[in-house]
Amino acid sequence: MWRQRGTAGTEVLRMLGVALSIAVLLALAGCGAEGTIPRDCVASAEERAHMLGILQLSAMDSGMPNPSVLLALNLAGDNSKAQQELLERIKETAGKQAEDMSSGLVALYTLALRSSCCDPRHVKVHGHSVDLLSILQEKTDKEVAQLEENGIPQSTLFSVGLDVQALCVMGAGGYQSAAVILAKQLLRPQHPLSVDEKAMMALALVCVHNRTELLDVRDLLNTTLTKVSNEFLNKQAEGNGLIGNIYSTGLAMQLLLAAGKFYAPRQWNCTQPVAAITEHHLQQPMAVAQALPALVGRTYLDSASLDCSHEARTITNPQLDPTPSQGTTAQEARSIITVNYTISNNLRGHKHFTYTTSVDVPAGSVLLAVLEEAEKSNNTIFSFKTESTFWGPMVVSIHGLAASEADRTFWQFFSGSNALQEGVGTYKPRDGDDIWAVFSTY
Ligand code: B12
Ligand SMILES: *[C@@H]1O[C@H](CO)[C@@H](O)[C@H](O)[C@H]1NC(C)=O
Ligand SMILES: *[C@@H]1O[C@H](CO)[C@@H](O)[C@H](O)[C@H]1NC(C)=O
Ligand SMILES: *[C@@H]1O[C@H](CO)[C@@H](O)[C@H](O)[C@H]1NC(C)=O
Ligand SMILES: *[C@@H]1O[C@H](CO)[C@@H](O)[C@H](O)[C@H]1NC(C)=O
Ligand SMILES: *[C@@H]1O[C@H](CO)[C@@H](O)[C@H](O)[C@H]1NC(C)=O
Repeated sequence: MWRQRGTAGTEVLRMLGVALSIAVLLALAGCGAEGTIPRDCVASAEERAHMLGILQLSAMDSGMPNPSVLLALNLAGDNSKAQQELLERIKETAGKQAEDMSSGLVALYTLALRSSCCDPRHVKVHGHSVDLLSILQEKTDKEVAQLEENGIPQSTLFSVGLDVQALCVMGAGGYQSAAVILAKQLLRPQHPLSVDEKAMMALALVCVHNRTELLDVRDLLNTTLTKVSNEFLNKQAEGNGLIGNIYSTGLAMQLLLAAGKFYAPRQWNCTQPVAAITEHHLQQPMAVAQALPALVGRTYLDSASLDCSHEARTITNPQLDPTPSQGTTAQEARSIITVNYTISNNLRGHKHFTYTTSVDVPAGSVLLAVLEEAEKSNNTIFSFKTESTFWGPMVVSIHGLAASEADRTFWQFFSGSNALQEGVGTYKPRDGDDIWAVFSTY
């Protein structure tokens, strides 16, 4: 379907069925990925171009600019118009709103700007300059204080992992105690940790291990990284290439890319995880943004060592319309499916309730359509609210009962007894599906 790279480094890709042609200058050699990264670990040029197309389209969205998308574009060497526009909006938003963001979001902004070769210490907007790094330091201190006091962070351990990555990559101070807490949580978790959390926490520790001079800290991080990376290798073997689920595998790969010396002499064969992600054809920009760095052999820790000179960058033409290939077929659209929908709360301190209904929606609908139909049928019982996030709509309240970050409660979704691996804007129920929304704690 596509031609090999020519001597000029330009190749023309034609995607199956889609009138999509992208001129890509594959500058992987110029980015230093070749030689160090086994070739099997880098996804095919076709898949990389497809993923870049999704990110570039999302970069041109008018919503909140997504720093994970900019970071992924930069790590993949993209220098498109979409990338440059997103960078401008990221700078602008950082300058105006950083104080109101969660620590993890500030960390992502920091990594995104640094990977664009902008200095996060001096983000210039409308004549004044904002120091993102000192904002990040303050927010990280608050996370650490909460962790020391209650054993849980202000936001999420995933965010604290990002905080330490950003501070460490920038060579700023103020992350040592956070790193020690993360290591202890990885060795003796208070709650079971997801692969996503472990990956982002451990990746931070790889950076800290290289930077710290305290021998006891190095030993602690060494022990932790050996444990986590070996666990990931075992999971990959048990999961036919998946480490956790399809959405966590790319993040886990970032850790395995960065932590090689902690599982040596054991070898990592990355053929299977690359194939698993490639075959899945991720569609959500956020999912693509988290997966792509590993598929070009990079990690978030490479943010500070990218060559930003124009020549080093991939030149990508503006994207045409990469129509999602997983759309509803005409056949599906005509048929109707029935879905059971139950909402339930049994948490202490709130009124207990359980209500069930059965709704009809067109086949191929996302779960959100089921919630809307249920609400239409009885808007006192099945009322709900969503908030938009980079992963799509998040259900934040049902039947007047709202999730709370302070109480660490949320609406958790199940199909039968299996927790959903996607949100209501992405998950497509099947006929006879038995969906539960259960008020839960995390
Ligand atoms: C922590 C976390 C949560 C926490 C968020 C706590 C909080 N208030 O901070 C809780 C436990 C609430 C949660 C819930 C869910 N989560 Co979650 N979550 C994560 C995790 C591990 C880290 C997110 C984070 O801290 N990011 C860092 C900060 C800086 O970024 P942020 O943009 O501010 O993060 C916000 C969003 O990520 C949002 N969020 C978290 N999870 C989800 C899921 C969906 C579908 C949406 C729309 C938003 C959302 O909450 C974060 C904090 O405000 C990610 C892992 C990952 N790979 O990203 C999974 C992840 C995003 N979650 C996932 C899922 C599936 C869910 C649930 C649908 C699970 C379920 N069966 O109910 C629910 C959401 C249901 C609903 N009500 O709509 C998937 C999403 C996959 C996808 N393709 O959509 C991920 C990728 C995990 C995975 N590998 O499967 N999650
Ligand atoms: C280790 O840290 C030094 C600075 O102390 C840095 O120059 C180097 O790039 C780091 N190495 C890795 C592999 O991160
Ligand atoms: C980790 O510790 C082991 C045992 O002390 C040591 O052999 C190994 O070299 C250390 N690894 C790194 C990367 O420092
Ligand atoms: C890596 O795994 C793939 C698929 O399981 C296999 O075909 C290949 O031979 C393995 N490569 C090495 C070097 O072991
Ligand atoms: C919704 O359900 C409740 C409880 O079953 C009932 O009292 C109420 O009349 C219903 N409202 C509508 C609009 O059907
Ligand atoms: C749907 O809910 C009804 C009423 O609670 C129940 O009788 C039926 O078995 C459920 N169907 C499925 C597929 O779970």
